[in-house]
Amino acid sequence: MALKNLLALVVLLGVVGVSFGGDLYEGYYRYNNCPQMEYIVRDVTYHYIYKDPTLAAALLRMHFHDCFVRGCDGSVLIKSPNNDAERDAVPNLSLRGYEVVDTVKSVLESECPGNMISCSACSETLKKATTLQEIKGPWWPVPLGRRDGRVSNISEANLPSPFANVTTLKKNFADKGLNTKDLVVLSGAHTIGVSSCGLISRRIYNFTGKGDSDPALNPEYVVELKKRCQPTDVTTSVDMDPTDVNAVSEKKGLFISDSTLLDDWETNLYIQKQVLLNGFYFNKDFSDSMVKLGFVGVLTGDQGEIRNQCDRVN
Ligand code: HEM
Ligand SMILES: *[C@@H]1O[C@H](CO)[C@@H](O)[C@H](O)[C@H]1NC(C)=O
Ligand SMILES: *[C@@H]1O[C@H](CO)[C@@H](O)[C@H](O)[C@H]1NC(C)=O
Ligand SMILES: *[C@@H]1O[C@H](CO)[C@@H](O)[C@H](O)[C@H]1NC(C)=O
Ligand SMILES: CC(=O)N[C@H]1CO[C@H](CO)[C@@H](O)[C@@H]1O
Repeated sequence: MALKNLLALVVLLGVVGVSFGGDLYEGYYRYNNCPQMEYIVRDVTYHYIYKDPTLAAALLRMHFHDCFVRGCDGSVLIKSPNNDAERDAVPNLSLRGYEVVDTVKSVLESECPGNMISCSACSETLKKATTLQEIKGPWWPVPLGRRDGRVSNISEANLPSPFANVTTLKKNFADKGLNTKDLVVLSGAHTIGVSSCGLISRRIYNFTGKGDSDPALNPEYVVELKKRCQPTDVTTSVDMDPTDVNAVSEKKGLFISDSTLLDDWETNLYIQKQVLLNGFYFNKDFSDSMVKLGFVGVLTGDQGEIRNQCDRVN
């Protein structure tokens, strides 16, 4: 397609909005009284990430956690006075960035008053802003119109474990309507951000209880990790990934859940393909899977509510 036509198409799609089935569509707030919504979200998010670039990884992870529990309904954002909400669950202990969503929402409330914009919409839009800024991925559409959930329960925060094998991970993802490719592509988010030493300590120091390390890890990488994580250290943070999208194929996946992607023919094939093509399709695939992730269990129409404040139900 000629560039001119492509541009025309983009403009056209931008104007009419693209329907993705259901009640979500691109440009939702352009027709629902807050045309500047996406701009505001981007602006506030950029401002935060500019000051603290590590928030980008934190926000992506938060979005993933939100979507995996009760769907992308902002339930992870809800606080409970009794500390029994999703965000109080163990995997949530290291989630950060709640203040970004809270600020985005309050700015939107002052610019477009009357509770028009849901917290889940803020979170979805913010995810794109974050990824563009951090991963410099390609443009992708953000269909909006999600509503917010009213339930957040610690007992439901069953997220995939960093110690899980690929069979279990595939099942975890399939349960959310995500396929094997989504699993391997989205795990690529682990090229940014940090993890605490406590989660990898056994892997590098005492894998089978004999003072050994996981043979699925590159021995040179083990040496490097040992420098950064002392045996009893559970708090220091290490970079998720020392290199790039090739990390897993070089046996430098930080978690067992990353390394195990080499154990399955389908995930392995995808990884080998990316290595051969030097990650050529990765950004595009990542965007596609991110959009798909944003559709998991969404609430639309009369379901749920539009929250006043992201950290509490109305
Ligand atoms: C496949 C299953 C997954 C498992 C088992 C998993 C597990 C983890 C764990 C254990 C951490 C470190 C937490 C800590 O230090 O306490 C982490 C961090 C992170 N995860 Fe995942 N994750 C998975 C999928 C994803 C997906 C789908 C995304 C996003 C699309 C994602 C994005 C991130 C990011 C960006 C960080 C770094 C957070 C930061 O720097 O604060 N993860 N993940
Ligand atoms: C959370 O779920 C548990 C188990 O289903 C239930 O017993 C509890 O009442 C729920 N808590 C809240 C606050 O809804
Ligand atoms: C993967 O983990 C599950 C759950 O721990 C276990 O039941 C299963 O046997 C494991 N599969 C393989 C191939 O190791
Ligand atoms: C390694 O693991 C074994 C078995 O779990 C345990 O007995 C031993 O104390 C551990 N060694 C270290 C240095 O933590
Ligand atoms: C960031 C956050 O909300 N962390 C919570 C995780 O759970 C603990 C224990 O319940 C809370 O104290 C934290 O505030």
